[in-house]
Amino acid sequence: MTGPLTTRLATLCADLASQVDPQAAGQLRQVRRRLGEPIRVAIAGRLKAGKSTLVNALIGRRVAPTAVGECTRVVTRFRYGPADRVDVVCRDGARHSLPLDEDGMIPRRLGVPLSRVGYVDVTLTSAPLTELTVVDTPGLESADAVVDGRARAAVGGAPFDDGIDADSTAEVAAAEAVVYVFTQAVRADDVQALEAFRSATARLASTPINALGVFGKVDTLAGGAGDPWPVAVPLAERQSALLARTVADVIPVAGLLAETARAGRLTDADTAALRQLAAAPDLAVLLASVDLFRDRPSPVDRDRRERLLALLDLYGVGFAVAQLTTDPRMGTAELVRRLTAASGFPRLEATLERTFRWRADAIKAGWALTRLSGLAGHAGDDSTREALRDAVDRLLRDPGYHRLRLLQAAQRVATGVVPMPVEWAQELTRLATSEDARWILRLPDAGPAELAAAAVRAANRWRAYAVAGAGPAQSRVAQVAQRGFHLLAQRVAGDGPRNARVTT
Ligand SMILES: Nc1nc2c(ncn2[C@@H]2O[C@H](COP(=O)(O)OP(=O)(O)OP(=O)(O)O)[C@@H](O)[C@H]2O)c(=O)[nH]1
Ligand SMILES: [Mg+2]
Repeated sequence: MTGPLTTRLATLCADLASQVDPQAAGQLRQVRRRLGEPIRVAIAGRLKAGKSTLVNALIGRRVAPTAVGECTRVVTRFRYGPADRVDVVCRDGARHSLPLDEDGMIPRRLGVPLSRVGYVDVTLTSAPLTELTVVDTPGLESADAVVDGRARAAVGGAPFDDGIDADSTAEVAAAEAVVYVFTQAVRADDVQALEAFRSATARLASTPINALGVFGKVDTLAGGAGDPWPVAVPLAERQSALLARTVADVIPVAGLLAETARAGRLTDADTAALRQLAAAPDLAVLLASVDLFRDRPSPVDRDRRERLLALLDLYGVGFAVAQLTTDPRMGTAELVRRLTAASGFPRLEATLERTFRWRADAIKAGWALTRLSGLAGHAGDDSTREALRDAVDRLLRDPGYHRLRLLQAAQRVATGVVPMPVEWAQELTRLATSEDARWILRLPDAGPAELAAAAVRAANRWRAYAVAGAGPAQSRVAQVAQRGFHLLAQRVAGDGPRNARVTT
């Protein structure tokens, strides 16, 4: 899980530990430990957006409770471990272990008053967690102000706002990356929804480097069993363009279908019931509304219909029935495969892979760098402050680690500290967070010569930008970008290994 940048920072933390005061040394150990762990992604968003449902889909197991009423009340971290285990971690550091309930889910009653709970630490043997730690959060508009505050702490905020307490629960729960889930009712006012999203994400300090938007519950967009995708795709694209400064992309997903399919919840009996429904003469009426589906007489009993609604909702039922109408002999496994595809989840997975897992080295290194700078700013002891500042400066000047400078520059632009036109900001983000020249330069089919030429052109554009029309802060950023594109040009042209020491 570690890459060259995180390895370098881990070494730096180890080297520094002997030069700083004990409190800072504790912080450094913590940063170092985090650098070796999988990237931590918080799932954030408003109340009832479908966050926990998405968490279950990501883990491939239904462990996080989901419900129609407000449900997740404490920050819950899911990470890989050798055995399934639920620990309630109290604010005072005490841990209480609980078994999963009979359904394999986190028990609703934690056995500790909510006011005492810091977070819930869940370890699971699920394979997807080996590469991604997932943090489920309470809804951001929770009726309960305390819960809302916890959600904010978990998904970022300024890491040192609460003072530097090595054991603070905010620190433990804080994530390096955020998936922000939002939904939109069919006729909800677009602009209003986006403004709300923007003001919420501004407080979460999310940037296109570390944040991804999910347009959730898209299956409900068309109302009933209609196909939502012709509406969902262009809507998500528009949202993605509007939110270009906040998130890397906006992906439309029907989380419920993804959860049901990926957590293996659909049984052969469910498939048999869906097949029966496919043969019903009044199918169109049944699928016209949730109420009709529930209440009409049907060969499939009520409990089963209720279960199908809970698993698939009306669109999912309609989709499954349509598949079984075309191919009545289709088995559960094939149906599940098609439901996964229909949920839009594969695209989310691919984007997560590209945005987070693949960038994990850069994101984690950037996170650690910010942490170290923050520590340097807050250390009480003069020599500790100096040692930390000096180490960070030296690292950033090291030509072998030019990517760290790029990352720092990209973070300054992405967070708005240095304002820059959005296309420039996006190009810088791509350069800072990827090694893939084709993706950085948006030339998916180009050969080395064409890539090298494009990288040189980009370097020249940034040089022109640095010289003309930019303030001093933009100029400094542009110089770093120019250098980055020069190094990229050399790398793709084959005259130097990655991170080659080159002076330009
Ligand atoms: N139709 C449909 N329903 C969904 C989808 N995702 C979630 N739901 C339902 O919406 C309700 C809320 O889902 P949760 O996952 O609990 O939402 P949450 O954001 O975790 O809610 P809180 O933790 O209370 O903030 C549940 O009844 C889910 O089954 C979806 O993609 N489509
Ligand atoms: Mg929840």
